[in-house]
Amino acid sequence: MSDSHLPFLGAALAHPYRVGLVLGESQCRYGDLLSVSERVAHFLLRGRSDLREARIVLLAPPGFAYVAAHWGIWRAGGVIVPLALAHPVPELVSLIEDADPELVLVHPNTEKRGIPAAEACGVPWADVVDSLKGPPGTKLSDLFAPMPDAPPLPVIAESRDAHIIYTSGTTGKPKGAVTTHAATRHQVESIARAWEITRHDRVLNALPLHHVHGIVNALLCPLWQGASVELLPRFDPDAIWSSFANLRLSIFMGVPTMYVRLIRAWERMPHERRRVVGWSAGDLRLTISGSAALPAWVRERWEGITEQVIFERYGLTETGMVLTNPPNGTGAGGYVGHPFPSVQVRLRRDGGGLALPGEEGCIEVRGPGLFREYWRRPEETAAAFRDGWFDTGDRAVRHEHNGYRILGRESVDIIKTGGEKVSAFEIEDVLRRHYRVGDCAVVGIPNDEWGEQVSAAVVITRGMAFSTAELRGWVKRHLANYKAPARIIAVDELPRNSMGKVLKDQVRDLFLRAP
Ligand code: MLC
Ligand code: AMP
Repeated sequence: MSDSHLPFLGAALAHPYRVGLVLGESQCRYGDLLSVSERVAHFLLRGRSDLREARIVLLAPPGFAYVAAHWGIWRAGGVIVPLALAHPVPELVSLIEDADPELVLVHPNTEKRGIPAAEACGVPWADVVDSLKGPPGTKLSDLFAPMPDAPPLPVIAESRDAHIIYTSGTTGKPKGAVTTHAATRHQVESIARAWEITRHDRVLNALPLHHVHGIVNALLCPLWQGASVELLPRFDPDAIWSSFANLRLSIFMGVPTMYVRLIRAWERMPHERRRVVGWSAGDLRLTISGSAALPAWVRERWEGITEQVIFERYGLTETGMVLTNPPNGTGAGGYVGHPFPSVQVRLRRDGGGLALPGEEGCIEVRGPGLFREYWRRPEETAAAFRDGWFDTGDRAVRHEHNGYRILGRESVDIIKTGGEKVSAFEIEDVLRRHYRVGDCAVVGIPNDEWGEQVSAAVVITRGMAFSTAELRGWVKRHLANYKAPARIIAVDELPRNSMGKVLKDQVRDLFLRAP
């Protein structure tokens, strides 16, 4: 196994008998992940010595196959491109075309959309479950056996690309953020140091596995440290409360909407069960929130239920984790704390120069954990940096003791809903293609459960009837369901300035004033 230098394999090689994954009733040891991912690597290599950064799209639900395939892609020298289970075929087609992969790995649960999408792009596909068996002809009974006659796996330089994660931006379609192995290692080491994650931890991961939050923070980081990860196939608040009560978990990471859902599920429980699960959650070592602002009421309610303080951190797909409160719960509510180890952060004042403590500015980030580029978009990559600092587009203020407080985003065209970043332009583009829609403007409206709700003001083509369900259905046919506007109102015309630009603040006001 000449790829044994890959740092993420270190703990697995050192502790092959430790449990790496917990999946419902079954457990999977690190040794199993090593042998099966080696088979995946040989399946992908098909006799070649190195995938040489060929992209492999992975469309699989959280589970053993996902993790084994992820490790296998890296061990074969490939770049993993994890895509969302929520994408309908047209969106998958556009992402696969952009990633230009050599193979799409589908799963029995995703093949209905994954196969037509791969075929529409003319890209070969394979079943991820078949890839676990290794080269064709391997017997299922040999799945976990060593491969003594297999050729060595490639040696992979840390400067090579590791993954492409798609993220929405202020312009049109999502962009692929390319991150190297070295940057990924820095992200993982930084999180592990800040939160003191060790092999004694057991992390509950109910996050989608196509974002840094689910992949890097809640999966790679604990596995890198030799900890165990309980993977849930999807977010289910009742299953999570049961896991708190039945398993000896130490860490839970979620987006604010997940905490809202957990609180609502707790409120529906019989009185006795409430106490049991509430105490169990209180026994966690760390309860972490990120990807969107944590409302004060959620933090307070959670503390009331569990006697456990949720601590908040801040990050981005392009940068990995940037700011964190101390894990001992002493951070102040509403603040995201101080930079992670090896991450540099500064606030750029609007007129130029750096903001002083107490002054508002735009967050800029630098450090070894940053992404390398937007995939095949040199101009957008260049525009994202200023003097080597990445411009996050988020506004904040810094206070000496509590650190940074996020104030919002520079662009009204980026919406965060349920922790998912969506671009207003992308949704407007789809809505405008509907024959009933003359024009439209999409905005994010504050919402207790989702943080922001995607909302659209539409100018309906003269004389046509208007149906919210029809327009939502139209968007869902083209884009992930969380991009479908939750609220749609018809307007005679959109508010515009003298240059003809839509005034999004006024569009927002239309919703805030509407009953
Ligand atoms: C689902 N719905 C949403 C939605 N997700 N509406 C708004 N925003 C969303 N995000 C709608 C669906 O269309 C559906 O409506 C209804 O809500 C229920 O759908 P669901 O599929 O049952 O929802 P659920 O599975 O419960 O999803 C909610 C969720 C999910 C919170 C679990 O959104 C989620 O996993 N969010 C996490 C995203 C994440 O990991 N972000 C990290 C980005 S990385 P209908 O009408 O269709 O029935 C990053 C960097 C960092 O940000 O700092 O971490
Ligand atoms: P993404 O591109 O999906 O990685 O989303 C990154 C964005 O999520 C950031 O630019 C912020 O706008 C937002 N974000 C992440 N963490 C937090 C947080 N703790 N508070 C407020 N916003 C956050």
